[in-house]
Amino acid sequence: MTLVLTTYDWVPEFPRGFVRDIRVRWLLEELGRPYQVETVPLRQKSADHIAQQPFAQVPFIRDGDLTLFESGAILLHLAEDTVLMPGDRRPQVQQWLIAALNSIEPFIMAWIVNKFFDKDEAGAARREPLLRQRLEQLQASLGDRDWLMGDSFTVADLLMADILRIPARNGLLDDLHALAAYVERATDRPAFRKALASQMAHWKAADDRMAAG
Ligand SMILES: N[C@@H](CCC(=O)N[C@@H](CS)C(=O)NCC(=O)O)C(=O)O
Repeated sequence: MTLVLTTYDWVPEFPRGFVRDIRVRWLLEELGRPYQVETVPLRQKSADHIAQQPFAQVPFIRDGDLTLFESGAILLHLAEDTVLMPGDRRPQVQQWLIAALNSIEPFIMAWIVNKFFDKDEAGAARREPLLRQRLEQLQASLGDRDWLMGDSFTVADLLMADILRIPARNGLLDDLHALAAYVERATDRPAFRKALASQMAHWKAADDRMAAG
């Protein structure tokens, strides 16, 4: 049965390319696993949506009989027993994937909320030192390795790099050269490019549908 990935029916310009279904698309492209996309409305959150994602967010997936929400849980499930989760390094891959979600992403999200949602520049500036510290610590830990596990790109790199795309885009990695290069290396992968193109095509199709009335 083809895996079904659910995202929004439409989003404004600002989050395009960054909606978290990109992580799932990217992994599915890395694995060469076919999938189809279904949508839920961004604006009217239905009981059916909430039954599948209790916080009325996206993404969520249907994989056979299994419905899963939380991008991290989805990635862990899909990467299991694949090259992106080498069996002998499983605990370390999980550790880094959770570090991405729990030790890096919250600092980025807090900064985004101040800067873009609240348009509170002073608040965002106050968040920056702590975010900066996390990014410096991550860069130090990465050292001169290509990937978190050394030579092999894993699902932890996929998620970490996706999370770092927002600071990269906003100049926060400009003087963190190794981290910037890490994001470049990851997002240069054909699977990421394909995933990004398919998410952007999804929003374009939504615009076209709206324009056609
Ligand atoms: N922790 C969740 C976060 C999901 C999330 O924030 N999704 C965003 C899109 S990227 C969303 O649905 N935002 C709309 C909302 O929160 O109402 C995950 O990683 O799946």
